[in-house]
Amino acid sequence: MFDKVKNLAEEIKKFRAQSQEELEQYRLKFISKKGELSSIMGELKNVPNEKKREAGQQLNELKQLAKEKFQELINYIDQADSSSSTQTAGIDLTLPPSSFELGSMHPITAVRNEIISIFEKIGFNVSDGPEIEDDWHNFSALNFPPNHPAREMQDTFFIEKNPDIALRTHTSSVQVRVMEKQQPPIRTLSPGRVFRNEAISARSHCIFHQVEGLYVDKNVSFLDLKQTLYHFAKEMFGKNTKVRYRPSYFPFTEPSAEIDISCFICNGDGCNICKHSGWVEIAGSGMVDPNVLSNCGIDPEEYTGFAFGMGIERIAMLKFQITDIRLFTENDVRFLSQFRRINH
Ligand code: 2NL
Repeated sequence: MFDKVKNLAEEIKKFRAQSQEELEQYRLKFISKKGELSSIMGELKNVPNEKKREAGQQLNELKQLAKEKFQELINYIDQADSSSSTQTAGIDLTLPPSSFELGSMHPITAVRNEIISIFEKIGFNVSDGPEIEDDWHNFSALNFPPNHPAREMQDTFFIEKNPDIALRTHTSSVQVRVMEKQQPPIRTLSPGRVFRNEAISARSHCIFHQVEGLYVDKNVSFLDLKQTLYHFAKEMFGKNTKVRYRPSYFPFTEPSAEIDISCFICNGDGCNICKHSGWVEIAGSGMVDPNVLSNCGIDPEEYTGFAFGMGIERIAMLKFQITDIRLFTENDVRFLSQFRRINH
């Protein structure tokens, strides 16, 4: 009997309850009518008379212990319940959700898309090709003489140990592939990443983007080139834009012309953007050299064509008055988030 009381007391002290169910288990096991306590009380009558007094005292203490423990468990569970309810009580579920920040279009992407959409409306499609090219598609087919400086290591990134393979230095290589596959009429635009082995500075980068255009058909003339790029300049920079064509040289076009537009910052009066000349250069262009057409399987007696190329970074820098080309690849959110409202 005395051992039993001692064991029960131990068991009661050790009992832990984390939930209402466990609290109920405690009640059933120890203090309910069929519980351990009332069963041990029933054993008091079997205790010899001289020990009855001591046994009764111990049983009373056990009963007190069980009651106190029960209250302790109730308090503990109540407190756990109320602390979790104050957590939800702090939240107002009727509040509107906080808005999440919208991402922004990269300025290069926005400008590229704008250029594409202007030319798509006048019948140009978009062509794509590899960034790693062979000498033929990047240089030879485009009429580069064997010792042309652009072919040199300091201008072109060659794949190690293979002088025939390089990173494309312009997207004309894509247009060579189009001409090899398709007979005229061809009106295609090839936007893409190009690579030049140049030191990185505020003005130039070794990786940048170009859009090149090519139009080959019967009777394509220099007038078509002028009208097409005049239309582009007005769409891209505003209808008051003036355009001028300056004689130039490229191995793949003859004649060749640099395309300038009147400065849209100062309207031709002279400012920092146009270096006080009133004009800014936006593209290079020319009539496709007959050698290039025949290299690509197109008869130069039957067809003529014009082509042009422009740097997307250059156009974006003019348009948004960005003075450092490195900003385009640094992905600084303070820079990128300024274009949140462009082309969305
Ligand atoms: C520039 C100059 C130019 C072309 C690109 C071209 C392509 C073929 C044939 C002939 Cl397949 N020409 N492209 C023509 C003239 C100039 O780009 O300053 N680019 C940034």
